[in-house]
Amino acid sequence: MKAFDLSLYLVLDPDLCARIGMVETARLAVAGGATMVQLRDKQAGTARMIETGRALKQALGGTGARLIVNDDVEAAIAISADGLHIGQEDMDARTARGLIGPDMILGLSVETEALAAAVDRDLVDYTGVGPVFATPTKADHKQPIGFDGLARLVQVSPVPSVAIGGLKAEHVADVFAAGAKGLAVVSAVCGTPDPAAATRRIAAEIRKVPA
Ligand code: TZP
Ligand code: MG
Repeated sequence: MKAFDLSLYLVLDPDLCARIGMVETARLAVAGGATMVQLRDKQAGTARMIETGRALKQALGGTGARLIVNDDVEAAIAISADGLHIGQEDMDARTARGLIGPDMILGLSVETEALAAAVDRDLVDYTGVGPVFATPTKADHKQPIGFDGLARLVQVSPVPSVAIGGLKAEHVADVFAAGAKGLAVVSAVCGTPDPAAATRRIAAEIRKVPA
């Protein structure tokens, strides 16, 4: 089943999660209301991605939260992840879709209106749009787009979008007002003393968004 809920999308970071680890952070965040979890570890090779991915899959089993693997198509397939997320500098969407098959969720990062408009809805299931704000979490991020840029990119994206980049509970209303279906967060949850409570605060704001 390809149904997914982008509303509270946790992107893991091994450094920011170092205190309790990515798996425990994900477990707590999902308990707090995270709907999707992305394993993103730029330093790990495929073997470590598979190892962590398997542990995450076990930890999230039965919760309904979707597990997405960043970049590493081999790891995504090996652990039968719910999905794969790629950036513009990774393989192209057609190649990725060919490798993962029709049933896995495919997410694609888009940073400009032209890239968002060029997305093929037959290949890609959601777009990750940003960065909304500058963020130290991703050293090489592109030019921040703000909420105005977010609204423009969301509007031309032929598939649902999740916003990313410097987002916290206080931004939830603006994210949804711009038309995004959710927010992806790293530092707002990872690395906080209480990832479950941090996620619950964001989830509470999402519940206030008019349907
Ligand atoms: N892509 C664009 S910004 C970003 C990624 C992975 C990092 C977002 O991290 P944070 O801590 O939520 O600002
Ligand atoms: Mg990438």
